[in-house]
Amino acid sequence: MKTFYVTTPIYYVNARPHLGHLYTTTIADTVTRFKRQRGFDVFFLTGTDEHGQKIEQAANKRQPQVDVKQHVDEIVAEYLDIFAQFGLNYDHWIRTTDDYHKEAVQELFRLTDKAGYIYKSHYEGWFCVGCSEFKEEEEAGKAPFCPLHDREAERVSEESYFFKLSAFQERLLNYYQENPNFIRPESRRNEIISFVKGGLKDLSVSRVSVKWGIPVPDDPAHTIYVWFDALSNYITALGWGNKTRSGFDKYWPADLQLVGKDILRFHTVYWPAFLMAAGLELPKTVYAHGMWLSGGRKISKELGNVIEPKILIKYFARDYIRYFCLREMVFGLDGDFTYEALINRVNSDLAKGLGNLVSRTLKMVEKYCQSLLPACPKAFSGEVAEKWQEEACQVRDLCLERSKVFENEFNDYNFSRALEAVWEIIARVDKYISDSAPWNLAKDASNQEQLETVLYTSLEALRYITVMLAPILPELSASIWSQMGLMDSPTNISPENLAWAELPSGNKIGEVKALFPTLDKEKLMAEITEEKKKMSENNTVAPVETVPATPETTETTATTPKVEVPPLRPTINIDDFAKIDLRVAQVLEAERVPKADKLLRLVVDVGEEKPRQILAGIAQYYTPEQMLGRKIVVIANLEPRKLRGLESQGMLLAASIGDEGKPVVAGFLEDVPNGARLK
Ligand code: ME8
Repeated sequence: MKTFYVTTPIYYVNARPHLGHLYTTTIADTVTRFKRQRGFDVFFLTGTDEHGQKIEQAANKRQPQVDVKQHVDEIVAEYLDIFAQFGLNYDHWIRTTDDYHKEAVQELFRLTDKAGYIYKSHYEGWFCVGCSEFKEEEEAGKAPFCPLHDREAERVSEESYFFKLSAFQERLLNYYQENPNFIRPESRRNEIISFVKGGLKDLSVSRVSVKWGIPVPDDPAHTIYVWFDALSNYITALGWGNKTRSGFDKYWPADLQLVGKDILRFHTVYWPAFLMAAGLELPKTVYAHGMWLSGGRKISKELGNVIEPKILIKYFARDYIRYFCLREMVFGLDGDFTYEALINRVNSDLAKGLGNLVSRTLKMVEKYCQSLLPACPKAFSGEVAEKWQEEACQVRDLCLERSKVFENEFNDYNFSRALEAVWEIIARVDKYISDSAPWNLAKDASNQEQLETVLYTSLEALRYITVMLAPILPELSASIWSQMGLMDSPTNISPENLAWAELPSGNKIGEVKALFPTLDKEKLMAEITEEKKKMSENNTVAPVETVPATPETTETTATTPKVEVPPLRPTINIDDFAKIDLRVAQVLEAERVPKADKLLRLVVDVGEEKPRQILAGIAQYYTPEQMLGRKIVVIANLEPRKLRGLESQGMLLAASIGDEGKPVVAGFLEDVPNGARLK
């Protein structure tokens, strides 16, 4: 049997579960169902990352005091509860505090040491507790600023074990070259390649000042670095290095490791280097998805824009949320989450689109065919004498062709495009029904064959659609299936085994129920607002530690600092303004400019034949990862100029705040095409 191993990151228990965690896990759950439907033996792993200084500090801050294990147990229980409510069907939940995991992490450490890739030395440098990451010094003696956590890194000076990451630069680059699917999407692959080309330093992989973690074998004064510990979960859960679990020979290497773009570097530089050092195979694909934003900003507690899983599940069917996650966000790019957008999607695509098609078709079967699935039309055995028979064949051809598109796009993890293909079939069948007007055909008994051809063709397309949608809408597709009077479950039917014109004629359809009632937007929004208010009053969802705000989010709410408003410049007329060509652009690549602590080099798509390079003085406030995929505004007709030997073909627009001129990059709340003009 073909196997498939899919993983999500293991989630830090420093924050309670939120939409971001649900998103990655929903994608993994959908991919699992998709592969199982096609006969794969799938293993789907998720879990929690429970060690490190951050967690220890959070537990110690609690009043009354609790021990760290109890603290993490409580948060893990909450994760398990939320994931169960969302119907996420993972095969194993790993906890890095599990004994088998600890034993195996020590084994991996031992093995890499034996292979000659670990040495003891002294670490003198900077560490960001928020990122659990060592930071490079950009200015001699000055603490580097972490834009993600909006604070300076801490000075660390201690004995440490080092991993010889520098020894892997060439091997990693060769691996990326030979395995173009290892890092996806393409834009992120380029970013990682340029990072590795810039040189790799050895990595400190133990801390003496951190106690909450796994001790270094034979030197328990040292605790293994939390990322070495966490990344190993993908193999320890399969029994590598321990006797408790099993499956390593069967499932490793992983087929798909899903991660947010924020942690891609750990998964495509450190992780493969650890595996190479231990002589183990590397995962086939690490796919970095984008971030859910809210109101154009990273979801954060400070901004009050956290999307509460408890609210989502209270007001929306879980299939609605799954559909929205897969359809609304282009996989790999950031997306904006609003309840309004979710309601709009449900109403337009599910209620009006799919739901309407199902109910109108089945009601006609009830009315015109005594609730029995009609006979297979002659058109499908090659008898195409009439125009209406030809039309039925056209609908069939479109359905079969779009099904292939769905399959290819989904296999390539282009979920929104795969779903677009399904909705093209829905729109085509809808039009076919409206054009054929079965209600008129029903007025004359001599049209019965034509009427039944229309209904059979529509039902057959619906059978295909339901099978395609089963991994995405598992509950709703099962209901459609039984309403259509079909046996078994769409989940168990591989699309490869579907053949057109095998709809079981004569089956009695089930009771026709409204599956997707239209949501009353105004009423629902009022209820959600009220519920949010109640929750924050009762403080039922206070996070253990606040989610870090990105720089663009820290100064833009009610707490916006008062800064002096600069005086206006002299008046210009409209012709002066018309000279400035402002365009929407999307960041395709982003990296720091070596030896220039303020500059980021961006490659942007301004809708032209070739992307442009621009340099932006924002590197102290934005990481390359934060810029990737973002839609920005550039002055596109600005004379090119050279900075640090690199040509900048335009300028990015940003607000400038305070005396320091802290930049806040301008963007859009709605999706806008690249190259659109601002006027
Ligand atoms: O980084 N939108 O854990 P973490 C989409 N423990 N996805 C989001 C998101 C958002 N706004 N916010 C978070 C860690 N995520 C480490 C991982 S793996 C060996 C160790 C998702 O709890 C996204 O997948 O901070 C991100 O990478 C993951 O949650 C990180 O969660």
